[in-house]
Amino acid sequence: MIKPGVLQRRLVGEVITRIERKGLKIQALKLMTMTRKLCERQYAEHKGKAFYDDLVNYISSAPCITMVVAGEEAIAMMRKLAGATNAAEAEPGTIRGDFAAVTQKNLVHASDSPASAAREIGLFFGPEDIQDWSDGNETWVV
Ligand code: 3AN
Repeated sequence: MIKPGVLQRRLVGEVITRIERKGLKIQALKLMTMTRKLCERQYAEHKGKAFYDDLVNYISSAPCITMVVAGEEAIAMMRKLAGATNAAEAEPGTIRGDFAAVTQKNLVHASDSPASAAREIGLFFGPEDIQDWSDGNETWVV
């Protein structure tokens, strides 16, 4: 998920380019402003934490881009491309390391396990929204 502000900062292409350049496959993509209710479901695991209310307010404040990204080890790769959660610890060369000045506005969210990916994809997409496609690059890229 590309968080609020990235669209306004004109960094959407920058983020998506990094995903494509890695050879991962975008199978669904949607521009949407999340309702508070949807944000609360997305971030249910953080309910009760000090940053939770601010997080829900922020995520529901402006458009996000949600995506399904596929590939071998896609979860590990997306988290590596994103960089550390904490903006101060995110390495240069990662999305957060290059563009995030504060942790809350760390540009992207990436699912951290197959179970959370399945749950989160289900919040935003139905099976009909997910396109499996082939470019022939299986031979040359993976
Ligand atoms: P990640 O997105 O790297 O999996 P999570 O799931 O621990 O990290 O946190 C979800 C989101 O909550 C983060 N992307 C960030 O926006 C916000 N967040 C996490 N920890 C903090 C914190 N200590 N202060 C402010 N916001 C935070």
